[in-house]
Amino acid sequence: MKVGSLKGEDSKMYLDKILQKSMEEIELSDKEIKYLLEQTHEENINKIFSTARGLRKKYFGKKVFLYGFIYFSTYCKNDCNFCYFRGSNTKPPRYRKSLNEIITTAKKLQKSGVHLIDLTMGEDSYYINNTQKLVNIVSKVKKETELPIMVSPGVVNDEVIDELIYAGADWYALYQETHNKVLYEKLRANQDYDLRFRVKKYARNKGMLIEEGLLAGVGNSVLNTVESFDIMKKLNVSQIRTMTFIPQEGTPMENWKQTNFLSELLNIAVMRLIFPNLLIPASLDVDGLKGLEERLDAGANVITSIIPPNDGYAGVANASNDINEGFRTVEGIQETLARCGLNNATLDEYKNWVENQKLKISIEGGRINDKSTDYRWKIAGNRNCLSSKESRVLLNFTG
Ligand code: SAM
Ligand code: MD0
Ligand code: SF4
Repeated sequence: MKVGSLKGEDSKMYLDKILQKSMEEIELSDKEIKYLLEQTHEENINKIFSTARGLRKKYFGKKVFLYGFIYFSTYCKNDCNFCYFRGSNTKPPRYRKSLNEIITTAKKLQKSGVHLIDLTMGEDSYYINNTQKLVNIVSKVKKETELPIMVSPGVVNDEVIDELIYAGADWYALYQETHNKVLYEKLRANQDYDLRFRVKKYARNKGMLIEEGLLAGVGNSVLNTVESFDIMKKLNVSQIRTMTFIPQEGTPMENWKQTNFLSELLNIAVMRLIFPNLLIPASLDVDGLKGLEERLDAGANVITSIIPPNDGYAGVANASNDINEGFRTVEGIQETLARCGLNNATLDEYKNWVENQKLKISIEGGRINDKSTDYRWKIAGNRNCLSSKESRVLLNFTG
């Protein structure tokens, strides 16, 4: 059947069939995923969003997770063409926060109720050449907050990954942005694609949870996105994000025409259909508080880029938007959550999710040896995803 030429009732039936398969968690074909991503009619898109919300509910109930964001150094030796903080840009604020400042901010975030601290930096040579200082930040923030930690330091070598794990890092976030190597070269000029990808695999094999990310609106075709989802599945990622590219002053892509947020929203929803039990962020960094509701309505279940006001920290895609207004705070998002019929998960619920996901990754990686005596192995089997019932048993999730 040529699905591209389907019209009227036929096309409606085809979409319904795909969504029914998603609800039953039957793996979708590439052709079906492509069809979902190509939808332009409001009615069809709303159906996809509502199916995504249904799957989110099945696995996570009404609960969302909240991530505090600490961009502790905005210096960068790289020159990504899309990024405001690329080394050669003279426009952005450059700062390197002291250890004490970072700890104070982390504690503030912890008290406000976030479930994780994301420690992010530009590829700052100061830290790349003194990795002990980076490791020390992680271990101090872990000790002072006892929260799960995500690190986003860019590419680091294997020994540093080992040390970051030892210091208490649970997650490694490193986004390829695209899995089309030609496009990658244009976006992350002079950065080795294979190295970036390999270091993620190394961290995952060492037991870290991995977050992969795609930029929307930079030239990824629908087929590229389908392929990216396939690669994410093989990479055994635990969190997947997509953010719309925001053109940045002083960069080579300054005059790039920004797209609307639809392809980001469709990506979020389709990710939820393909990876129903994984974490998918709604980032406050892309369109601030006003863009949160539509991202949650598309099926996201983590709110990222929560930043304390007036501490002098920047965001990435929107370096200052909504920060000092206090909108990117746990308090600031509550009204939106209520409108979406959602609420904050407890810290224990998040910690359980993280610990059980680590267990699941290690089981699927075959690193728990005695499979026959491990009941968790029996229920996980060889599938990519656990069913919602299995997941609830395994994750002890009460939401
Ligand atoms: N320097 C590290 C690195 O590049 O991996 C850590 C920073 S990383 C978390 C910053 C991410 O923000 C990028 O990987 C990209 O996905 C996103 N980003 C950067 N500039 C952006 C822009 N102008 N619009 C949208 N997203 C952007
Ligand atoms: C965010 N600005 O959550 C942050 C950043 C890095 N791990 C995350 C892209 O939107
Ligand atoms: Fe540097 Fe990261 Fe920005 Fe690239 S995305 S210029 S590596 S801060």
